[in-house]
Amino acid sequence: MERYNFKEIEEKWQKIWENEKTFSTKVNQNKKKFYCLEMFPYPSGKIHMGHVRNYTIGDVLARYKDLQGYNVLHPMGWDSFGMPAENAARQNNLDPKTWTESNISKMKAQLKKLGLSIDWDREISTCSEDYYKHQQMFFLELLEKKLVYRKENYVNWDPVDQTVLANEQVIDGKGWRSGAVVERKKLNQWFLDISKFSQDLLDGLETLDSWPNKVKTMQKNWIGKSFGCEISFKIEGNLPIKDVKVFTTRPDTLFGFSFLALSVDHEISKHFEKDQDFLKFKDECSKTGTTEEAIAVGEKIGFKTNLMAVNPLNQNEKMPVYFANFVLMDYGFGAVFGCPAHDQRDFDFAKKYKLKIKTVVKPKDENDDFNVSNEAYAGPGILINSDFLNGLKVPNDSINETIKILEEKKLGKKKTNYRLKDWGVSRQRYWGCPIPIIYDENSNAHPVPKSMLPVKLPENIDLNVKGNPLDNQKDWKEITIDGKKYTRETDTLDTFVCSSWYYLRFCSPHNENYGFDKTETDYWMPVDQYIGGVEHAILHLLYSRFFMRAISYNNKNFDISEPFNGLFTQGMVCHETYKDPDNNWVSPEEIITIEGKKYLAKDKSKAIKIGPSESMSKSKKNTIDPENIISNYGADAARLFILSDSPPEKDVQWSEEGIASSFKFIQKLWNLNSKILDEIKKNNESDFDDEITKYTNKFLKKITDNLESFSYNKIIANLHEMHTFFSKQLNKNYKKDTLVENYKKILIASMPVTPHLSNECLKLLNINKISWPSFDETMLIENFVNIVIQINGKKRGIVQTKPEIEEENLLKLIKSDQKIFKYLDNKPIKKKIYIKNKLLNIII
Ligand code: ANZ
Repeated sequence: MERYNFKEIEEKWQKIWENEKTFSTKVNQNKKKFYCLEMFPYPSGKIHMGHVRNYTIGDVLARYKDLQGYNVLHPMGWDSFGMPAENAARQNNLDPKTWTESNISKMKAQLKKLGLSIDWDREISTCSEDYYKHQQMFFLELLEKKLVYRKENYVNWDPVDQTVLANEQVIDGKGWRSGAVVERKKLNQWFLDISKFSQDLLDGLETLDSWPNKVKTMQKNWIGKSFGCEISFKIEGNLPIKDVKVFTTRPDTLFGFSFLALSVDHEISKHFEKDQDFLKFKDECSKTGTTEEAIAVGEKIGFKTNLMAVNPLNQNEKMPVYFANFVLMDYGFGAVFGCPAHDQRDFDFAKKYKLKIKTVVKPKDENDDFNVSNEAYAGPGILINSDFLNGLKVPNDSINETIKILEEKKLGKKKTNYRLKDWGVSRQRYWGCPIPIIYDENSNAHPVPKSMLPVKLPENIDLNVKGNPLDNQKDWKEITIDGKKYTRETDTLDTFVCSSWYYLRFCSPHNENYGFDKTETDYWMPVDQYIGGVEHAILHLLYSRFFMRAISYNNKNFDISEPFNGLFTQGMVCHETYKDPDNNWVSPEEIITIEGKKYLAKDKSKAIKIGPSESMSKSKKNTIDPENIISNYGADAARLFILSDSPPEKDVQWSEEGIASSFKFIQKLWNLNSKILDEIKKNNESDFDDEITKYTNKFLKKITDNLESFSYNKIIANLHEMHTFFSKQLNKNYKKDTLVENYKKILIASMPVTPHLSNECLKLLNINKISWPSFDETMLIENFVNIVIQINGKKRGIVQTKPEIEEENLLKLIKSDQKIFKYLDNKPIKKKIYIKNKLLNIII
């Protein structure tokens, strides 16, 4: 058999697609559109297996929709601002722009080799002026709509990267990139008012039927709506402030009140600014990060004031007021009433400062003298030790009733709170979109006049300075407008801003005047299917959903709230991990296999320890370079394998054996193709009823169903079955037309997975008109049934026959079946129970 020359054939088709602009798309109002988008990559310089999987999954879908006759938009771009470029450029003494652009061109070439059906004419890059000038315009529009504001705020400060981190970029109290312990620092920052849309973002989740539930739950938790009550506490002491408001979800535990805790930034703190001990305490607090996570795991510390707080439900009960590090200023009112018996954090605090612990909830089965001892009790039960509230069922009755009483007495009111905080978008970094703001001589902020956009990033600047290089860029920073002197904002925008609207830009990537063209977005938006990693379930997806709402807000011309109609989150690509005898990680390339055992390639006496398969990561050295895979096995084999092992939403195990067998399978399909071509040349006359046509219809149904349900791994199994079936059928001398007609359909159905091979085979068959083959439902009906035969209630065999067979005829069949007939033992039949098409029970 002729070898399948994948290199030549794949290259040939990729050139054809490029030259003929096969995937170039335009608005076509007469055609139904399908917008298929995979999350765009950061241009690190090399694609990794995660990209291969993500883009293969998307490509299968895009090609399928295209064959179905949809007008498909399938674009690609680059999330090209961000810290790595700046760091790499600093290390290698390069310009971030040069570094980024060279990475983009390398990765683009690699992606092209995968044979993706991308419309490259729509390529965008977020670090290009053509892109970020529109982002600056959006920023100014949001500023006009008061959705952007500036405030002094504690930030998570990464002392190594010298930048502010979003809460989500702090993992276990450490910076997500640098790994440095994060500090608290007060800075003037720009914020986007995402919290204004908290409820709307929650409501919107209800409409996203084609999103995974787990992602919706994660977003819901992140927005964190809680129902409760705001309560006013009277404060006694020599302060002008006489009331403090707290937010609580557990007003029903008020009789267990034992201290009031304030954030160190609560307005009361102003009266302690001369107190050296308080200042020391405040300093101590700034060592804990600002995230809730950091605060939750950190030690709880407090500073006791001379103030007392009065229990609103019992005027005689007065408890001490503390400042405490676990109270956040930007949640609720920055003040908490402590109930140690029913909140673990309060419990730890009370133990530490020897405060009263009064139990006011008992579990249902306990007596009234129940007492919390080793830990707080936060479960359901009955209220005790609570005067007029005693006996109420916890939580629902007790909370509602307490709120009612507090409202009647004008001591508090029902309140809903959201955890979602406004989005701090300022970054003290060079390689980002400049914020279009200038400051006058009195430090008042003004928008840069729109006619002066874009605010261009200066090029060729010195990066080897501490902090933000833009701050040191005097000739850029200082600017005169209409004779007045200003200085520019030197912070740049968080790169998540760039990725919050890029899908809009793809609709009209060359539109000069504005970020998008309305005719185009009206047609293309929303994205029909978005595909990406679950690691973006909260950040990127929430920011994008917010951004659409922000642009739509008070906007007669644009009204899209949900950018992504369908969402699919794919699993990771995993690989075995290896260590040498000295416990150093070893990459798969450094290993050779001798008689089934793995050794270090450069020292064959050293056996390798095989560890569990884990998601590919540079740190564990268990990565495989897609470029090598494509050049050794071809794009179709790589696509086939990455889809074959497990469903796309689950992790996939990469193995050398696996890719090698996919490679072999491609060769087998090629061999089958040659045999079929020979068969066609014979121009046979005879035809074997409709066996092959029937099979093809069933195959098409399966492939279509599996495509629709993202069961792409099953498609690979379907292809294997098909290969086996056709190989067997070929000696049956099918009539040429029958063979061509069916095989053509098979090839088209396999095109989404193996586009190069299938296109080549179709070409050899001289088929040019290609569209998704429909299947004939009537062909799918089985024309036989399997009837279970029981004798005296015991199953003795199965008879395959035509449906609706009469009892008499069925008995005749049984008599001719020796295996069953022997059980009748020539005895007279007493009774027969016959359920048509299913079962016959013979009693003897
Ligand atoms: C008293 C109480 C008693 C509370 C009890 C809980 C249990 P969620 O559900 O997450 O919204 N809280 C309020 N404001 C706070 C702030 N600025 N910083 C830190 N904690 C704050 O949490 C609401 C609970 O978090 C509130 O209910 C309050 O503690 C605390 F047995 O009030 B609770």
